[in-house]
Amino acid sequence: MTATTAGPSAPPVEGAHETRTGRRALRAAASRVLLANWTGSSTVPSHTLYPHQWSWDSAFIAIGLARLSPRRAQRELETLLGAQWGDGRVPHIVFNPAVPHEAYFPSPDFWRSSTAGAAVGAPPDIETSGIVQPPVHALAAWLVHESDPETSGRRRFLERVHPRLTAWHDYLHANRDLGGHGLVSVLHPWEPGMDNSPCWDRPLARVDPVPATSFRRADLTHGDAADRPTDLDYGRYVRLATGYRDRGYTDAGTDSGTGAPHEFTVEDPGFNAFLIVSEHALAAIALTLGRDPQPHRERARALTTALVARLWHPEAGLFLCHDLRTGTPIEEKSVTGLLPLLVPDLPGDIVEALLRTASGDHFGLGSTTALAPSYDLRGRSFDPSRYWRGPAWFNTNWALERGLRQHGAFARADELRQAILASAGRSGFAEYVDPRTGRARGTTDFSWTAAVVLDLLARTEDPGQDVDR
Ligand code: 2M8
Repeated sequence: MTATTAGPSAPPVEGAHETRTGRRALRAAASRVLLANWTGSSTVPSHTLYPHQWSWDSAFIAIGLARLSPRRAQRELETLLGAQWGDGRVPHIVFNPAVPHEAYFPSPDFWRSSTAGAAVGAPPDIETSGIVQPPVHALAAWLVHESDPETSGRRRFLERVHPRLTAWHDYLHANRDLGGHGLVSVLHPWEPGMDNSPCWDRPLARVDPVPATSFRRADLTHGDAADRPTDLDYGRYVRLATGYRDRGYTDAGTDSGTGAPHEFTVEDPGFNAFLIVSEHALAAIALTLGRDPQPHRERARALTTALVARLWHPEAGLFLCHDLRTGTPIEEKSVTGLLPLLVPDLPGDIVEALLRTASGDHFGLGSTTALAPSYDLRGRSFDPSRYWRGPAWFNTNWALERGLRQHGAFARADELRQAILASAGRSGFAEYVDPRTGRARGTTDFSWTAAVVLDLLARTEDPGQDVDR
């Protein structure tokens, strides 16, 4: 891997999705973002704010890259899976050794994966973080395969990734059902990917923050402080990650059903929904390889039952996170609670309720907002700018578009697809946008924003596509 520098920001592409020429321009602009963010073996989310490889980013990026270069999409996933630990975990960051430590915090010398994680199988020769992110990877591998089965078959892509993806899911099932209820738990706010969500405020409040003087944030060099978490949040993130590292990244904690010894243990609906969809994808992969899909289908079925039994709250009209330490639901409406729309076998009344909630006052989809916000428009903690506390993100909206279409809400899915394309182009492929005005927030030239554009354009009639095999 080499450290590359950022190219110029993508200029806004206005109304590009509406005409054939416009769609070509949008596709070209999105491709330029992914090409500029490619490092030779994987893609950075952003050269400035996130100059390494991130786990769930790479899954979304691979889904988009497949529309540009199936080989590169396969490489993206295989680079990530190449950093898998012996216990099966796929780390949330794979560090590029060519990038200086000061460029991102927490850097490899904080995580010390190759030493602190050695007993649970961290690779000796690659530095990574020790926590995980949502398991979107098997879904991504399947979509990469489906986008070009011939190249995939020729390169034996599925054969190579199947054992690693299975080991990844095995790790989650065996080590992360910290409550013993058949759902996977997260043990750090960075794990569900929605780092600063108000859902974490209450469980995080119990965590004693380390002093802000004990670490040096790199994110504020590139991001607006109003768009990012506070120092107090960071103090708690650092405390939790330090504790996990100092316990050798071991996960034991199922005995009491509270996730002990982890201070933060939450069952998150979005994380589990991605796992269910990825189990279905593993079943499809197994079938293609002539192997038995049944174990994956069985796991998907059991997870779906547990998800509905534990996290569905009819009075709230969506799924809620569950705090294992207190044994209580977290009464905050977040987009994570809509993500189970991705799950194929959801009971019909739940699908109906989720559709109502998505377009109702709390998320305003298709009425007050074009893209679903990350958090309740009417919530006490709603902030249209701050990181996962209100802004609309493109990966979650891509997932909702897929969920709407899967459950037959075609007109709403079409509308959301157009809104994603329009907003991504207009915002210069922003990391996230103000859900009420569409104004770009966070960084621009953001990889998964460009990637979901490429995928959605390819699914649109006449995308004007050239693919490099
Ligand atoms: C954000 O998280 C990182 C920590 O993992 C950060 O704030 O430094 C989140 O949006 C996360 O979901 C995303 O994967 C990552 C890279 O895009 O950035």
